[in-house]
Amino acid sequence: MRIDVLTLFPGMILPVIKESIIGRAISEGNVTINVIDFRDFSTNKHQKVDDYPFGGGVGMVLQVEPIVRALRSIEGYQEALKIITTPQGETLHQSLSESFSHQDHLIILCGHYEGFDERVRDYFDCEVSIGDYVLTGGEYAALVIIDSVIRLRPGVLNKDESHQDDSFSEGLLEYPQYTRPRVFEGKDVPEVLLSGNHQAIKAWRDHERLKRTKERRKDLYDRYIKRHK
Ligand code: 6GU
Repeated sequence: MRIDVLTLFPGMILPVIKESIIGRAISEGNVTINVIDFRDFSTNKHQKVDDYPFGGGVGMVLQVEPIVRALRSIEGYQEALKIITTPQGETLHQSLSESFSHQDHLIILCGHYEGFDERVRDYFDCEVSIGDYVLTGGEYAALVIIDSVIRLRPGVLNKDESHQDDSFSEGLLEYPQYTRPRVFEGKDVPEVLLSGNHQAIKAWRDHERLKRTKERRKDLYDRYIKRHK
């Protein structure tokens, strides 16, 4: 998979993707991430990429031209799935990340607090938000999208990092986990987990997943029950 990120702040992306599992996926050749500063595509001698809004108002608006020029500089951009990060987009969820993970080439434009010229939208396929809160820029959202997508690619996670049991993979949250010590400050590990009875452990975990999902995410629980009736 190849991912191109269009941003005015390459320094917010590059050091982060070098780390951890995404960094490993890059060095193992499972994914190529290319960061493009679209300021380099400004047509202005001061390298400006924003201007005053027509009709007046506060703030500045990102111009369409540098963004489209940067987009067109990307080899194969026509075939890529082109995503804009914006609070006005569809809220990211696991099935959206899954559908992105089947693509060969993603291009992600990091939106900006000041907004962009409406005509930018005509050059992209979809718009994604990561939740109902305000960020200063789309870079954080782009990183969230990249992480959630890359980990679903074949060969990126090893067996013990498997995403088969992920929260949301079946529409339920995960069961509680414990590791050594068996007792910490008087708090015991549930007896069944020490029993060696795999059937009993599975039954306990299934029960805990349902209980936890019902308590914390009634919306997910109701959907799960409806699907499994
Ligand atoms: Cl994608 N961008 C910004 N600026 N704020 C957000 C967001 C995106 N998703 C949630 N809040």
